[in-house]
Amino acid sequence: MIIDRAEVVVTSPDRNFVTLKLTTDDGLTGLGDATLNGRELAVVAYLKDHVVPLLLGRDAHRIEDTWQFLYRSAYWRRGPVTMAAIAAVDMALWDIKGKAAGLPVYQLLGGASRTGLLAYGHASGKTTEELFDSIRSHQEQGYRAIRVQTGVPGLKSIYGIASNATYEAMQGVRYDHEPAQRGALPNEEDWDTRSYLRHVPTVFEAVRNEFGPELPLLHDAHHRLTPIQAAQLGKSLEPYDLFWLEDVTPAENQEALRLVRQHTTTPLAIGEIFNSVWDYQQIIREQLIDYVRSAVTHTGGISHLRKVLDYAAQYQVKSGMHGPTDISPVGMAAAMHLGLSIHNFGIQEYMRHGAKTDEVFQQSFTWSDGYLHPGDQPGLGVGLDADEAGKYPYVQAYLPYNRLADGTVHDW
Ligand code: CS2
Ligand code: MG
Repeated sequence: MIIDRAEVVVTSPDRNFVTLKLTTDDGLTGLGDATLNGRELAVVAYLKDHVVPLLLGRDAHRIEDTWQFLYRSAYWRRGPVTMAAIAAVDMALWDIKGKAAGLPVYQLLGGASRTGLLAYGHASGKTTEELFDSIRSHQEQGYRAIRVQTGVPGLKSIYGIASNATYEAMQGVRYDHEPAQRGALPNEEDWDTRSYLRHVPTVFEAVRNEFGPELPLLHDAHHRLTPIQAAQLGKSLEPYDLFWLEDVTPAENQEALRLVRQHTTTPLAIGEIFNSVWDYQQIIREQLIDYVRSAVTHTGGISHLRKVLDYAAQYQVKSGMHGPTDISPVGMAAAMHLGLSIHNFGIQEYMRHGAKTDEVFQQSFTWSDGYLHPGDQPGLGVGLDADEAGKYPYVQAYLPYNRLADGTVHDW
């Protein structure tokens, strides 16, 4: 079964998506997600100019060999662009192998280890009232676990707040639906750590008083705190028993988490901007995190993320795969197949894609009573309507960035 066609499909229904479509000489097709938010075209070029020529004529069944070939023959390893490109090839080949076998991919990965995947949704509000309404609406949508993001008094805009439509262009579009804003340049946002650290614990106190002790609550600090500030936040949130506190400090320096661990027992989730098992080696070996946040799309595909999660399992660290709207329906399907098969599944992030996106990508997953399931169609269970995709050409979009009051650039 030879790969005889490889297409890189770029479409922008509700947001930009990059999809690799492989076709074999006996007509089987496979899809892979290569979407890297705000840098999509870099992966398109990497695929079109460097990877596609290497795929044509290869045996589509040899997934691991193709992975190693693309990773080692590039000489230049790792990094978000390379690992998103390799991920797309890997996903497409697992899709093809599932179709060739007539089995859903999770069956090829060892079968189901559970009946469904607990998922969390994004509740948010500039005010506590708005936040309470958002939590209730997510519970009505069936979510059994809720991520809580809140506005901070004094800050104009902050990551993850749905109703933060400060930009004319965003009027009517849910802000957290798509953090990357369409436009020629990235938007500048403001940040102040001390007001955030003062405010967030009061919000979780209010949420616990309103919704009780059981509801699993998550929060994303989105890489903005120094290690000691992260320790302070983790400690101040302990009374509210969070499911996890995410990206509490930038983790390029993995040792930074030691200081956080020294001061708090709040569970920690890290890794959505990591791309390989080597980014996790120390923080998993030293038990410095509790959840691996990587997405299949950004971590070398199903083959490599499975290795990360197998390594994590030795340390009782669980999965918490990244699943915002900039992970395409193909990337989400791959995450669900992997999540259903591994033993150390923790939770899956699930933000619903927009209506146009659902037209472009035909999906077979199910969402019921707070649990996702990838479905039982052969392969990944996602189709791509080329005509629909063709209606939405790429639109330049950038993630925002932060500046402090004194003008210093800060993590967004
Ligand atoms: C976030 C993402 O979902 C999350 O946990 O950190 O929304 C992130 O900001 C985007 O994926 C960036 O593209
Ligand atoms: Mg995050």
